[in-house]
Amino acid sequence: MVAKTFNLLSIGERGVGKTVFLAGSYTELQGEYSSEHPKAAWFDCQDQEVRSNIEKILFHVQNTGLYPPATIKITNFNFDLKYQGWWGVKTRCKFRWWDIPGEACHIRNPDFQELVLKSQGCCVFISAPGLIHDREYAQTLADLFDQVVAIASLVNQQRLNYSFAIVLTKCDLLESGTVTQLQIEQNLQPLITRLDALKASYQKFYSAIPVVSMQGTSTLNARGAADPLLWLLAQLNKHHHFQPNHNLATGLAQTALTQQMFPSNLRKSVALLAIASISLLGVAIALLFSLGLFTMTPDQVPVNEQKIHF
Ligand SMILES: Nc1nc2c(ncn2[C@@H]2O[C@H](COP(=O)(O)OP(=O)(O)O)[C@@H](O)[C@H]2O)c(=O)[nH]1
Ligand SMILES: [Mg+2]
Repeated sequence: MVAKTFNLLSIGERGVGKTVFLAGSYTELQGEYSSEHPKAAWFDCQDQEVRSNIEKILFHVQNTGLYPPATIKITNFNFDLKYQGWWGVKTRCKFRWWDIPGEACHIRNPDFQELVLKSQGCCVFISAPGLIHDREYAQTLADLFDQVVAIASLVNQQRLNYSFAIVLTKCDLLESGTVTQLQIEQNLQPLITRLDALKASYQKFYSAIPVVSMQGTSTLNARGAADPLLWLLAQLNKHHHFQPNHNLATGLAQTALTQQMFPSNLRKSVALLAIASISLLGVAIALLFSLGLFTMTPDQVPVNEQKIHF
């Protein structure tokens, strides 16, 4: 069976932690399956350029103990999700990741619209420290919430299977505890309420990918980093049987086609004509009854009601 390809959108402003998240997800699941190192699933990247970029990032962290510079970008992150099957390594699905610069994430931008329409899922990145400590972040957040809601409205209109992973980044910079948790929940509420109203499929994830140094080498401590991507892919795989290759673009194209073939005026006329025909048919049947044309002729009278003559 050919593995399906899913297009995933990633939205969130520059510096929110998208590159670190991708490098962390890859690191967490990195490596081939072996009996000493069994894995449920892992990401496999065939693209040489992307692979070398991720390696550059990991090398940089290892040598400097610092996060990668913003100059190392991963714009097209094409990966296969592999797993160990009964008879060898299998590909569960493929995914294309589109990392869009924050400033381009405007629903009125035609390039952004096109990407949105071709995608099946979306990772929404929100800085957790920004969400609860930074007043200036409020406007950025309001814009981001609008973009997410705009996508969710289209999804709802088209009744598509589309999922949102809401990733709260840099959670390791926050004090752990219920107060922090409550503040996060409270500040996310405006988005959650709107997503619930649109019956969107979403899940929140708390991402913490600190750089940790041990015995002179540093690494990205990426425990649980891949959870949002694994969840999104599981959601999409679940629904794939019912809607193969169906995304917002095909859904909208179908609607546009129906509207072209049957413009709304024509659709109204057809409906009126149908109602009128049904009413006429009713009147005709009533008339036939009243004229007695529908009464039974003697040879149609049932046997048990026929009079017996001796
Ligand atoms: N402490 C901490 N800092 C992070 C984390 N993720 C990102 N950062 C910081 O945020 C900066 C920008 O992250 P980056 O992934 O390049 O952002 P992007 O522009 O969205 O790709 C990094 O250089 C780090 O300083 C995290 O999980 N924990
Ligand atoms: Mg980046």
